[in-house]
Amino acid sequence: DPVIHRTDGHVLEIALNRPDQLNALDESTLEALSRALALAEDEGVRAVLLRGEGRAFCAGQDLREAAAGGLDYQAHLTRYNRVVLQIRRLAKPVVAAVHGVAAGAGMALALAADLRVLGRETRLTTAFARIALVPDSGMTYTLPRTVGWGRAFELLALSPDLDAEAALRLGLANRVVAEDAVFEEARGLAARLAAGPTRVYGLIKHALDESARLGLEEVLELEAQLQKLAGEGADHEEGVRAFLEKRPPRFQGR
Ligand code: LHQ
Repeated sequence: DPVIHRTDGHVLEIALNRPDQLNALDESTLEALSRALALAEDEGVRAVLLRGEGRAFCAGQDLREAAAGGLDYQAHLTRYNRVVLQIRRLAKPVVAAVHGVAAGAGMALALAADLRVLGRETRLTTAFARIALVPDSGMTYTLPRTVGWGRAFELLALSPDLDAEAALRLGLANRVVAEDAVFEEARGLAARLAAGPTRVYGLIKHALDESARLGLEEVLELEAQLQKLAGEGADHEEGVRAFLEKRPPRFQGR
């Protein structure tokens, strides 16, 4: 199977599984990834961990498939776009465990996630312009919002190999740990998030994504609407009660 998955507690762990191709994405891998991401909608799932088998996270589009010809890039991108929207629209946190290398659409997938854990030896590269392609899979949306407009063109046009230190400095990595500790760190983070106020995490995701296209007045209005929803949640009640009782909260995700 080009994508494998398992559930550990409330965490759905999804792994790209084409290690000999550095988890390059072809049609069947993208379809399998989309099916796996659909499982995240299950109410028992409260966080998702995305990772790669073998020595890399993901090398982006399978260039053998691209070279074979007959691939309508625009039509093919609907598969990438669906996956990116599944990650962004999922009302639960998604952690990317990025070890080895993430390139092209593989880096874009990592950027679509909510948090990125990198290894000290991990390299990121936008890759697209190296083969004379424009960025896709949301990279022109996520990259400038992550590293800033002033750096986005350079990373996209010159496609440098970014090491983990640069990734951390640019805000592309949330955590950098020893290369062989990436999965462990990401699993810990995902488990912690899965024990959190899941519904509120979904609202945070929604608010941040919406803020990218709204003006301040609209943002303030949306925040007020979402705060009403959060305020009606059982987890809010529990959070406040736990604070007053000087104990850790036990969130149900509702
Ligand atoms: C690969 C790949 C790969 C196939 C390594 N495909 N085999 C969307 C829609 C439509 C069209 C096109 O594009 C897109 C979006 C995109 O993602 S475009 C960008 C596509 N990705 C790239 O251009 C990255 C290509 N790969 C690389 O630059 C390097 O492989 C990286 C930097 C990822 C890793 O370098 P190394 O660690 O030196 O590994 P390697 O190059 O030796 O690769 C190991 C094997 O994996 C090798 O196969 P082999 O049979 O020789 O062992 C590579 O051919 C294969 N592989 N990436 N994308």
